Amino acid sequence: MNNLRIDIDRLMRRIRALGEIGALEGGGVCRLALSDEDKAGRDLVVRWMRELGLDVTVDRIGNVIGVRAGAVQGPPVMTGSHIDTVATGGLYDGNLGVLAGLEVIETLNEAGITTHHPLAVGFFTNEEGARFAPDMMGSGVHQGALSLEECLATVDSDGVSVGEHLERIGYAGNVAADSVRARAFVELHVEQGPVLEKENIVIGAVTGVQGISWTQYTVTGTSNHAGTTPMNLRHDAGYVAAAIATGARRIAREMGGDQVATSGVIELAPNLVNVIACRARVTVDLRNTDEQALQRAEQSMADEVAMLTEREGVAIEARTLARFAPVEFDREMVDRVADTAEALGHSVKRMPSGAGHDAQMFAPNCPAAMIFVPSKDGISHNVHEYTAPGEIRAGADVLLQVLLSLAGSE
Ligand code: HGY
Ligand code: MN
Ligand code: MN
Repeated sequence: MNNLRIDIDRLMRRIRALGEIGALEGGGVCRLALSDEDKAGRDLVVRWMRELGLDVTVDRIGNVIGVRAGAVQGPPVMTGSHIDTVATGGLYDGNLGVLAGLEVIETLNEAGITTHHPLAVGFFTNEEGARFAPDMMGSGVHQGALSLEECLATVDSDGVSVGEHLERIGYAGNVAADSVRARAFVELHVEQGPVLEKENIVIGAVTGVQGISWTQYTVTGTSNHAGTTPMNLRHDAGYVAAAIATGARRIAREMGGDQVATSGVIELAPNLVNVIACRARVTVDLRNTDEQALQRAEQSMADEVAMLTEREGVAIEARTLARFAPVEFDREMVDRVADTAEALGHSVKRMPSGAGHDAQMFAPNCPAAMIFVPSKDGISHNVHEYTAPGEIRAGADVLLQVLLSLAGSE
């Protein structure tokens, strides 16, 4: 093992500087995909990429990839993640993977090391899916899992499309989304869960990503007076939205195992205390590590919705917002992450990812892997998201060595 190590102070400076963009009062970050804040974050990271001598391309879905030449031409060994955040995001979700990639580049530049194969660092458009569904949009298009045209046409709640927003922020690239193929892909990311911290382990060698199923239900009932309408004559969209949310939770509880269910959006109209709601929008996020179990959860949800439609005399329209099957990472790559962590003297655990990540889009097409570092109190998608600098240094050093081992050095 060489004695190359990243500069944690420099990496923390970049993490904090990027975190200033979209900073929320009291901490945390809001840089929703394709917002002005996202543009400002993109501009900063592109400046850093150029200062590091990377050859930067922007593709048609707005993915940005900086390539560092190797001794030979050909597909680069790639790392990266995302810099868009949820509305109550932290400093590390996604950002860590991109900035640790830049730190690896700067460490190699300082050491005057030329790798055999090229290296690349990327950030992918709209990984979060919080504003435009589905999540992993940019990496999904990059890897052929999602249609460029459909994604460009996806609109936000104002009816403005991804394509129009990319033009507006100056990131409607002219390069085909599949122009920079990866020889391998490795992503460093915070765990966003409680496992590593609870077991006092520093590095997660991620074995795979669980399946994701997002559905938006639009319920149409009948507005009526909250006081005069007998209970048996109601077509209450508000009640049905709540029943969908509690039904999802009951299904997850009854299934047990890895099944999780979340209703993160519930909107009612006219949303007034004394009016029976005529319309509701409610989302259900179902996830499971097992595809058959996830399909059973989806079927149970569909049965629940059919029952409610009948019993409550409402109309319910279901729209799939995202659907990704579980992904297993290449066993040799998982072992490479684990062995590298151990060689650096870090504790390591093989574990699945509960969250979706850009790396899962690469897994069907090239050797892919992820490196996790702990999340304090297991929280994320929360302004208090935190990972200690010592843990970040460990993760970035593992990333440096794994990338070097994959790219080879002259
Ligand atoms: O939803 C997810 O798992 C990811 O944060 N986009
Ligand atoms: Mn993320
Ligand atoms: Mn996230």
